[in-house]
Amino acid sequence: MFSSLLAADPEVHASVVAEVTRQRHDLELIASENHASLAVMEAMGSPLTNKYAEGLPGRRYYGGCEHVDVVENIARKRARELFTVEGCPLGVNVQPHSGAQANSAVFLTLMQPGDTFLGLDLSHGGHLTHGSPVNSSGKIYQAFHYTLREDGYLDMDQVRDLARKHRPKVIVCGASAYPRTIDFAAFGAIAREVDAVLMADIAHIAGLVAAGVHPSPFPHCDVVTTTTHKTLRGPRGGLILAKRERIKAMNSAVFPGTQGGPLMHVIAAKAVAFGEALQPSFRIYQQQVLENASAMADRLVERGHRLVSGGTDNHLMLLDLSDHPLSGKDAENLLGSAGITVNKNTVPGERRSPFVTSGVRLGTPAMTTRGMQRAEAVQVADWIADLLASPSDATLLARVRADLHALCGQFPLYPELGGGGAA
Ligand code: DSN
Repeated sequence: MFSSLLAADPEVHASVVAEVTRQRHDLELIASENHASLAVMEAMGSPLTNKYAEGLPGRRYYGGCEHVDVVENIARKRARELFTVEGCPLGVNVQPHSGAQANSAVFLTLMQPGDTFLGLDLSHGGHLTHGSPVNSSGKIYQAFHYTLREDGYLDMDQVRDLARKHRPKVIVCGASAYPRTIDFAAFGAIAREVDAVLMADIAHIAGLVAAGVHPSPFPHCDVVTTTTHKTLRGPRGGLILAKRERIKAMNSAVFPGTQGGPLMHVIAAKAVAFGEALQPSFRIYQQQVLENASAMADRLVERGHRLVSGGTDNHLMLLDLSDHPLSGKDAENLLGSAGITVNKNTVPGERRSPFVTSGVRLGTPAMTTRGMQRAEAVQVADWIADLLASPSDATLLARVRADLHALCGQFPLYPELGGGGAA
């Protein structure tokens, strides 16, 4: 596998192969990760990486852009097709290098330094770029945060009260760890009442939205940002969608506002991924993501575990270990040693430090890409519950690890790459 890399640089090659092997053998339950197709990865690994193309198609600052112009236009057209709702024409910018870059470009167009905005608190499922004091969004602008209710759902009364009190320029909705449907219409009504611009960061749920299994942020939101590599299953990158009249300002904020040359190889991979997401099979995939998450959540609850909000409507769930002897960090390590990759996560009312946490975030996009269904989701939930109940049982750990590897072998990942079998 990767013979040119092997010949040129055996040291890097060894680590790349080890990572492919890890992905094949282990089960990825990190809710923000997925397994992109070989076609997406081929586009990403293509010589388009060599090309400078600052500007937009037809209006570049460099010569020789005729082919990358075609690629970027395909990506833009497909993104528009994926996310447009009737009566709400959209503009898109496919150049942001990441979701964080997309968010900072959007903020640059919508606010002046010191302006006020609202976002979801990080420890309640928000994102660093939604106004955390350690991120530029929290340093340049004045951020106020809404939180979840005790039952784990968004508190729209609190959002309205904060909006009336602070009169923010921008209201940000969207989350990194929220297991329930986001009511974009309710956010829209509040934004209109206080004359704020409504921005949604749909990085986690973009694939669900594109497939029509989560309500669209349009027409309620003015601007939407996302990553392209989570449920959308494309290359690592960002994307901005905006009501058409706003896109010109967004384009300038991406380049020259916050970025230099776009990554044309990644834009080609985005085009491929958007093409995949337009296929009927993508909707079936996303429905299965939801079914697997719901089966896993139900089983964990049956096994006596508490989930934030009691369950899930989307691709992820948050295991609440506040009253469990194991912390989120302990659980991440324990499950990781069995080959189940997860991330520790803060929970509402967190009593432990953010490096330790009382929660574990679990998501089904990657396991569903491998072809796993409800039965496997229930089996994995049982393994998680067994391990958390007996964390010191070495025999159990060895058995789960062996059974998990056998299961992953039945759902091979990237078999076309060869190099040591599927699992
Ligand atoms: N780090 C991503 C996540 O895991 O949700 C968000 O950017």
